[in-house]
Order: sequence, then structure tokens, then C-alpha cells
Amino acid sequence: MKHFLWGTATAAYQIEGGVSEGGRGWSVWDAFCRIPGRVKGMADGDVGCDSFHRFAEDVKMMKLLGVNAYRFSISWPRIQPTGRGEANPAGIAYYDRLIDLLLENGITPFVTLYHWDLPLDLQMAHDGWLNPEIVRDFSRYAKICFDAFGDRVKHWITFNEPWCVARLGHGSGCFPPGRVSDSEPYSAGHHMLLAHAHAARLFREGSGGGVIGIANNCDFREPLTDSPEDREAAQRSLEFFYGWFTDPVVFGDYPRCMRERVGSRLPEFTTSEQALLKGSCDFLGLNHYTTLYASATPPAEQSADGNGGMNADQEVYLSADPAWEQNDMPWNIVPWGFRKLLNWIAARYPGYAVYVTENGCTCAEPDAAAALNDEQRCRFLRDYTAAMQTAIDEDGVDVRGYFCWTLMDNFEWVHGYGKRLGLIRVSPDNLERVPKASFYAYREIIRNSR
Ligand code: PNW
Repeated sequence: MKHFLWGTATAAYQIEGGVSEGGRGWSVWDAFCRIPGRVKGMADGDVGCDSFHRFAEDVKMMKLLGVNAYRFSISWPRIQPTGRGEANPAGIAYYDRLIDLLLENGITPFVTLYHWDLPLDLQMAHDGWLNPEIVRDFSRYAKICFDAFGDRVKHWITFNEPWCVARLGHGSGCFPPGRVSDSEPYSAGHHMLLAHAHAARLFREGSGGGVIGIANNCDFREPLTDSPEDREAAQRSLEFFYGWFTDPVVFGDYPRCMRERVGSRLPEFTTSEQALLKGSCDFLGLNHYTTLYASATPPAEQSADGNGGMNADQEVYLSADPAWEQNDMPWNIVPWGFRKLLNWIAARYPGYAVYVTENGCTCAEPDAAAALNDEQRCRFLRDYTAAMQTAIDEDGVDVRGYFCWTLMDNFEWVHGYGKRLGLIRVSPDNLERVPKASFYAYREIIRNSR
């Protein structure tokens, strides 16, 4: 696998800290963390891993790890403190230094423009993703980034998991802006898709070169039984999950089953919007963590694992095999689901290169000793990368890269710092970075594949 990208991934709000430095404005997450009851222990990203100051240490660790790519995100409010207007030079300078250091160390930067930290002003004064004007705002922000970093950054991701922003931010309300609705997720999602398409057009019109894509998340859905009804339920569940944000960027429109079931709550694309969306990705990103069974009727024996929300639209019941090992999230550890999902993506979107933009394991790590001996994560990484390798070698899926989530323990959104996914432990006392066993396990995986 000569040109395969082996990397790790992070996101600005989860690691940077330095929230009041370098002219950075507030994001919706800065505000959300201050609302009692929203984030466990009222944690926030004020310090994070302090990567705003310690990024050189991070790069050093990546060098030691042997990765040849790093996926990180740019904080929109560092670049435009209110989400509109001139670029903030101090924000640009921070990413300039990070990008240069990565390149000096032979590490390819893979840059995400939006990993959830919407400038707070755009939310408070302009209604965030529910306002169609945000398409223009996002495009301008994207253009600033392409112009500033495009000479060195050749791999771009517009959105990280728009599904989460739509569903968790506007459906269940557990993410900012904390709205609960059965229609707003579809309009927020609609505007993110249009913002993606406009940004991709601007990117391609610029002369910088490189590729642009989107990082969509998807769990796998295995039919609970062989019945046609359960097979259809699993298919429907995947279309409502990955298809929602991938069909439009590949084919120019939402999956037909969504159109039929969501009806008038699903906005329509105009003909010119469809043309703009269609083919707006050079590659498809996949963030994958777990697998569940899907059925058309409630499962009789299987342990029910929630109904996946917005279930009235999908009419899908989700369940887990009690025999499956779970991690600390708790998410089921099912490597074969990863292989099957990669095959599902290759079959639905033929001709597309896939990058696994996130995959990783949450482990219970009550103390430093447990963290450094994270045997479950070592196994997870070996088994999941092996499943991916089989999808590549035996099934012919065109996977071009794999990014382990995540380089180091960080701010895990509503879970605060209590859920850990890092290859590196970050000491809560002094933020010292110490490699866990999984760091060395991943290093071996990378070495053995070359
Ligand atoms: C992803 N869900 O988040 C994000 O891209 C990362 O920032 C995050 O740290 C990582 O996965 C681990 O959680 C998700 O509820 C958050 O289905 C929630 C869900 C999925 C992904």
C-alpha cells in the first residue's frame, strides 16, 4: 500500500484551547458548555489539549507514531471571529505554522473546514444553519482558507458529520443549538449541503489544485433477519444515515426513500442546485464507529438499543446482539460491519475513492495505568484495520487512507473529558502527552502495511 495515507484525526474545539487568544471569537460550543446540564461536569474546551500552544509537541508525537497524514480542523471563529468579515491574521498565522511544521515532517495535512464550532454570532444573530444566508457566509470563509492555505494544503473536507449537526443539534437537541424539531434537521442539513457545494465550486475555480470531499458518519446496519422487510429496513437506515448527505453530493438529490417518507419537511433542490451538488466531491470520507441490527418490526429477543431517533420517518428498529463486545461509549465492536459498510459504499457510489476519516475506540481508563495499558483499543485497531484491508484486497474497495480518531485524549463534546479515544494520554494535571499501548500498536499496523 505505497501511497496509502495512514493518519490520525482531531478537531479544533476538542484540542486547541486558547479560546480567548489570537483574536478568536466565540463558537456555539463555547456558549453551549456554559449552560448547566448540557455537558458532563460542565467541562469546556477553554484549555483542551492546549494545542494552540503545544502543536509542535503534537507534531513530534505524530512523527514518532509514523503517520504520513494528519486530519485537523480549522476553527471558523479563529479565522472570522463573528463568522463574517475580514480574515483575522493571528488565526491564519496559527494554521500557517501548523501546516508548515507538518510538511517539514513529511506529514500530509488533511483539513476540515467545519467541525461544529460555528461562530456564535452567526447562531445568535442570524439563526445559524436554519438561515439560507449561511451558504454565502460559509463559502466566504472557505474561500479565505483556500486562498491562505491552498498553496500547501491539497486535501480538503468541507463538513465533518453534517448528520450530527442536523440530528443532534436540531433534532434531539443534545448538541448546539439545542433545538428539538422533526423538520429543522432537514433544513439545517439542506443548507450544509448547499454550503458544501458552493465551497467545492469555489475550490475548483481557484487554481490551487488538490481534492475536496465531505466526512459523513455512518454506523453499519445489518438486517436482523433474512426477511425482505428487514433487509429493506437496513437499507433504508443506511440511506437515511450515509445517503442523506452523500447521495446529494454524488447524484444531486436525496435518496428516494427519504423523499417519500419525509415529504414536505425535506426541502427540494432547484435544478441548478442539483447540478451544483452533483459530483461536488472528489472523494468520500467515512467516519465509522459501530454496527447495529435493523428490523422492520420491534425485535423480540435482541436487546433493544434505542430506535435511532426520527424513527417515525425511517420506520426502523435498532438492536444489538448481547454477545457483541462493547466499548466504553458504549458502542458495539463489530469489525465485520466495517467491511460490509465499505462494500455498501463502493456499490452505491461506484468510482469514488474513500478515505476513512475517523475510526476509533472509547475505552474506560479510570487512571493512568489503565490508560497506558489500553488493550481493548489495541485489539480494536488491529481488527478494524484488518477488516478494512480485507475490503481493499478481497473486495476491491478503493480505500485511500485511514485516520484513527484520535491522536490524543480530548474534549469529547457532551461527555466532557470523561470519554477517552486517544492513542496518547494527556495528563489532566499538566497536559503532558504520554503514548498508550495503542500508540505502539497503531505504529506496528502502519509499519507492517508498508
Ligand atoms: C464523532 N453519535 O462524533 C466526531 O467527528 C468526533 O469529533 C468525536 O470525537 C468522535 O466521533 C467520537 O465521538 C460523533 O451520537 C458524536 O452518533 C456522536 C455521534 C457520532 C459521532
